[in-house]
Amino acid sequence: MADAPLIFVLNGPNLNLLGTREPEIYGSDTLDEIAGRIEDRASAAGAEVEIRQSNNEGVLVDWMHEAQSDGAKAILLNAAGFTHTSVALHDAIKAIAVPVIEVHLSNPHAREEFRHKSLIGQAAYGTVAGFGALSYLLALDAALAL
Ligand code: CA2
Repeated sequence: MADAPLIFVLNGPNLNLLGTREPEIYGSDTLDEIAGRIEDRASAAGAEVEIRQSNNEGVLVDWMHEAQSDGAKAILLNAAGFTHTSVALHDAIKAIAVPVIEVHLSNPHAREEFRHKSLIGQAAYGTVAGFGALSYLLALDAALAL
């Protein structure tokens, strides 16, 4: 659709293995299954989504720049482990005008102390966390409402 708002959904390290281990924390859906649900909801809302996963911090930074140059209206970002460490991703959020919504399957605040600090959340427009795969759909609704 020519005028459909474009939303990037970027996923960080190890999320390609989702559904294989720790289902009690992350659920049993694979990333492909979650992506399918995001695509269905986006298409029902007349939006277009670009869903990607990388284990490489620099690739995620490049994709955030690409989202801006492609005219994306929002980015949903599950930076996974980089959430708690990445100044580069924090800076990338600040460096682009596209609103970034931080997404997590689990609730990092209810877990180990090292997960309580989010360098992404300190720069993001908002955060959706703790609802499993539903976190992505809630974040998509928020992005579409912006
Ligand atoms: O809850 C989330 O979405 C997280 O971003 C997931 C990250 C974690 O480091 C964050 O604190 C919270 C970890 C993703 C690891 O993915 C796995 C995939 C398969 C099996 C186990 C973990």
